[in-house]
Amino acid sequence: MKFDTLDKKMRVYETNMDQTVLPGLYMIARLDGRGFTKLTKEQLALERPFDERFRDAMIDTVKHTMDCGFRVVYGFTQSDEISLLFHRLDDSFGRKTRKLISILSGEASARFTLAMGSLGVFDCRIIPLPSSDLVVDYFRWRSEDAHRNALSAWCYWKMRDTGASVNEATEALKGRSTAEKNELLFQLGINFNTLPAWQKRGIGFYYERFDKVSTDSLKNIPCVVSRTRLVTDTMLPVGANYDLLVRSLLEEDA
Ligand SMILES: Nc1nc2c(ncn2[C@@H]2O[C@H](COP(=O)(O)OP(=O)(O)O)[C@@H](O)[C@H]2O)c(=O)[nH]1
Ligand SMILES: [Mg+2]
Repeated sequence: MKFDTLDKKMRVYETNMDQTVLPGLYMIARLDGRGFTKLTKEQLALERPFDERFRDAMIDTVKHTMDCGFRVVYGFTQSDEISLLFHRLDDSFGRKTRKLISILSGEASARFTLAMGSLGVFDCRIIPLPSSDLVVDYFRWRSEDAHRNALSAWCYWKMRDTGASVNEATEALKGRSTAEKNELLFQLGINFNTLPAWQKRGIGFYYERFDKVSTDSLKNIPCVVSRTRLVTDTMLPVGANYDLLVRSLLEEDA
């Protein structure tokens, strides 16, 4: 068989599973560490429930995934997960989901492994969203998930520190309301309100404009130029103020 004929014949099979995200839809990628419960508990000697070296490895990983060829307007991380909001007009790889998923999970896994010095693998899913309201809701959802997880994790590990077994700590938290968990933690000596914001709300990454004093090379006089820089926000706002932040990034994106 001629190569061209063989090529045409085989391409049909190769491209059969290609799926694309429709133009105009917002696109979010969420990466999640694979088996990180085992990794964080058994393989790495991490601080519990939050570890700064792990946090910094996640920060490196987000920055890397925001700088590996896609137009990402907002990055967010909490626990072992990362969400990336693409520019609405991003057309990288023709918006083919399997390209996006495989590249992002590969890039994130490689970067995290280098940062942590231990093998860490991420899965990835693409979430297409038809409206800006849903994008705002998505990030509010992840923010509230961070908040709930932080409260439960602090309760769990404080109980373990004071001698409770895995079962006892798990059972003690079952069916407890947020207010009850806050109270329980308070009894164990920790005021949840005073814990670092990054633990309760996650960390956001977005670009901001700033003016830089430079020199006009033609006239050789000082001038001001507009530049953008990536902000790592460890004090993200909550609730309606967080919605406003996400919405402002979408407006920039328009
Ligand atoms: N010790 C420690 N564990 C962490 C930290 N951040 C995330 N984890 C753990 O990572 C795991 C992430 O949860 P999940 O994705 O649901 O579990 P997985 O399926 O095993 O990856 C949880 O068990 C968290 O306790 C950290 O800073 N310190
Ligand atoms: Mg995970």
